[in-house]
Amino acid sequence: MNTVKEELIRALYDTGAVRFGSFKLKSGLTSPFYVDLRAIISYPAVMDLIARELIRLSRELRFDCLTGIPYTALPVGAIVSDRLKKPLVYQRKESKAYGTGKSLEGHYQAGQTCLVIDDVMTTGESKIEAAESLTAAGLKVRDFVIIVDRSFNGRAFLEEYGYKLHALVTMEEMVTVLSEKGLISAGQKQAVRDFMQQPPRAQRPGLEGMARSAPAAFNRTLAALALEKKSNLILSLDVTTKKAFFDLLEPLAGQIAMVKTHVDILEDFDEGFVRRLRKLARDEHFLIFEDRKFADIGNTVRHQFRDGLYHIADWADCVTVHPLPGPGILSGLFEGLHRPVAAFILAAMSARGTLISDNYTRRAIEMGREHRQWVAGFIGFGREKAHIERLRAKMPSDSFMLMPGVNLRQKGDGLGQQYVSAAEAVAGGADFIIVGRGILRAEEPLAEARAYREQAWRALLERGGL
Ligand code: S5P
Repeated sequence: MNTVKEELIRALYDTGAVRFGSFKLKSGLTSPFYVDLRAIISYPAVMDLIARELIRLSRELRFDCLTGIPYTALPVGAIVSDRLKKPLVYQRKESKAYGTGKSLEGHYQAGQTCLVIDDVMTTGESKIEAAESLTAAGLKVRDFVIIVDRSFNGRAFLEEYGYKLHALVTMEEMVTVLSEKGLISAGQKQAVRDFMQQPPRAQRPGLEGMARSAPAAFNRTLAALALEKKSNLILSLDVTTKKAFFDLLEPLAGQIAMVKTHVDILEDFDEGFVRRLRKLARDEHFLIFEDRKFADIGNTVRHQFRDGLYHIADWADCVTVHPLPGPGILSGLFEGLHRPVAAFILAAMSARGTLISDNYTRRAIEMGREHRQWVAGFIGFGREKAHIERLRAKMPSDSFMLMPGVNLRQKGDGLGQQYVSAAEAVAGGADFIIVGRGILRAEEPLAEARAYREQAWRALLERGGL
């Protein structure tokens, strides 16, 4: 191994950027090492060494401008840009969003090739997100140069998308050098090697696993019910009279795991509606999902949930919550409730031009993870399988992702709604699909509901979801 690489490994070790021990990862896995390069900016000599090595690698690549993914790689990118005299651009972290046009800072020309610098390669998902934003802004992406590659199969993952990965050091090189120098033990070296052989993610438990042992009672119930009915279909019954509601629901009840209501669009809502719905749900084995999408401060949502005309907390099995106001919304809704009601947090939306950014999505999921006693899962959406997969990978494996925006015949509704097929949604990682007009407006709603149910269930089996 060349001495510069050894010097770099030593510097990463000395500055604490790579540590050895026992670390619990977000995925649930316990790792024998931890990589965090954020503090390297405080070590000018290390920054200089890294920049020189990145430049050496980059000289062999063709590009017109370069970017460093914020935060850590941005100052690194600035040094490389200065030394190579290549323009720098960057994506603001807080405004990253799939498919939104302008959010790239700096001057560049459409069609130019942009080299992407980042500190660490883990799953590769954030690299793809960065590439998508750059591509959406008109740039081409070919190569990623990374300081530490700690991924299981990051190179192959990026290759699937047509990108090349170049890394200064891998974990294998790291442990080889550090054990030669006596800085880690033979046991530590072996633990890292063993860990790197594992599959990248904790296995999804599947519906049977969820029915048996999901930590939340709601998730156990929903999983058991889906298995019993062989259905991961949620019917979104957006109609405005009780008659229309039950005329549609009664024949379809056998096909669904949940019915989703927007109770405030009913013109003739009364207690009789709730009684009849609850009885039907008990008889036909489905759950009631009121899609109220709470979005206010804790005190207001508490009233909206428990009081007013609808008394949602008395009859719904689950509701939707926008995480926008922060965790107080969850306490306001669920603290001290007299019966359990589960929450699904909106982590993404199916509407075109949604203001929800990647960063918001990440924090929405974080909020759900921190409140597992109330949060059963998330509402997610992606326009294609790869998007859905990346979104699902961010969510806890024993939570549910429900996906609206599913329609077998249409791509949109002229009001901003976007649709993908049931098979694509589930293949990408949606556990349940939410379907409204695709069924409600069909000439034969029962036959159509069966088609959605069968497509979604088959996709779940094919995904190995059971
Ligand atoms: O992002 C979202 C979240 C939800 S819950 N996009 C959505 O469309 N929904 C809901 O799913 C929406 O409120 C509606 O009730 C249903 C989709 O209806 P469809 O007729 O377009 O299938």
